[in-house]
Amino acid sequence: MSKRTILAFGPCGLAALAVLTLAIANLRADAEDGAPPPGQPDKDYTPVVAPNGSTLQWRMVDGVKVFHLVAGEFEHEFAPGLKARCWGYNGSTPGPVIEAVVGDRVRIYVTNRLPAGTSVHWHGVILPNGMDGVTGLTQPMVMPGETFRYEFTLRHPGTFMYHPHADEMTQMGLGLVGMFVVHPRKPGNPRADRDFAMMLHEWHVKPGASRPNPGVMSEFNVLTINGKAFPATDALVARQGERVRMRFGNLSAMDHHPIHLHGYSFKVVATDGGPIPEAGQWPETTVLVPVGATRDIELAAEHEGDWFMHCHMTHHTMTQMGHDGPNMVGLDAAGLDAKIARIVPGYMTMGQAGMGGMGEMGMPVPRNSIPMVGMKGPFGYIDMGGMVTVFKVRKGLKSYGDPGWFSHPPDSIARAAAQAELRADGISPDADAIDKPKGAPSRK
Ligand SMILES: [Cu+2]
Repeated sequence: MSKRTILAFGPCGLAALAVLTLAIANLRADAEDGAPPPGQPDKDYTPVVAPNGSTLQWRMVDGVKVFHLVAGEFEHEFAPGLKARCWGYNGSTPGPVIEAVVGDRVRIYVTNRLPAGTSVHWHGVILPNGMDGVTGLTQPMVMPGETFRYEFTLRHPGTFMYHPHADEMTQMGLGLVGMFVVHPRKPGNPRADRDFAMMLHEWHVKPGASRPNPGVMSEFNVLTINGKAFPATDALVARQGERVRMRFGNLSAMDHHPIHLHGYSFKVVATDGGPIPEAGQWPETTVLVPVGATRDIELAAEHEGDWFMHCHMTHHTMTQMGHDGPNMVGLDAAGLDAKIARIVPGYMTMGQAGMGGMGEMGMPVPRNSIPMVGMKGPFGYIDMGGMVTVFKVRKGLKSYGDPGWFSHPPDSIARAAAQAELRADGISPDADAIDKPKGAPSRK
């Protein structure tokens, strides 16, 4: 039994409710992320898990599912070290995932606590024109302090989105975005055991600034999954053998995101237009999620490990890196450093071999900024940030809490080659290699 089912009972005895709530608390004690524990699927559908986020609570009133969104401004943390005043719904960006089932009648109240007029458009949902949420065209603006009421019946399954259709550049750029998942009446076959919803987004936060600037065209420097930049993104956890669905939405201003998953080939099974018939699904390792679209992928979690998943646009994994700095790659700065160090003790030119390692060095950075920040991994520093997360697949999980780093089977990790191995295979690094570049780092 799910929390939703209980809400659907409407008024019932307080004592009974308390007992049921306790039972659910016990059932869900291990779940960590809101999904039922491994091996205990809900009856009707597998509830969506929004890593770092939540799903929107609702109440059943006379057969209608009633939701309430409150648009407002709040402080949002992208990752430790970087916060900004953002706009969003119910205190989060993206807003909570709206989750419902085909056939549901939904009534969604939208309260505006912003300093500007707004509206909500239900992207991808087939509905009466007057519920489409376009200010000026299908409804008046929802003015600050007002609450509007939207009501429609959900006729099609899919991964949809919600966002304002009023001053779109500013309002979406500041974080007014959310996902809207409509499950089919009958679960898919095979049914997903894990169902993740992830909104991809881009922001421009000048180092030290306290608000994102929604007016830029190309200088986006904070790239997020559900509002978080790696290493603050929660890992996606699945038990080996489970069927996993991942839903991606993209309401970035200007960029499509090619999301690449390591270790797997998956199928693209749906868009915001609905499910793709099986004959039309094709295998991929990277799914392009265009601006203003959703893509669902599915896979069988057969391969154990910690599998990186990230946007393959390399600039989208480099949080707040200076995009207009000089190109230092290949520069021999030894003589220059010695000269400058006479005036500035300890001076060191950086970037001659690229940007890797800068986050690990913990260079001083402007207040409220996280350029180049990655995280310490089991084998050293992971020098990626931004639109990055880790898909963690483990045998026999009892909980979906983060299981920590993967323990690899013996002899299954890439390592430095031994001299005897090199000889046996006829490899001579010194003779075969091109010149070793000056100043290249060596293993300590
Ligand atoms: Cu990207």
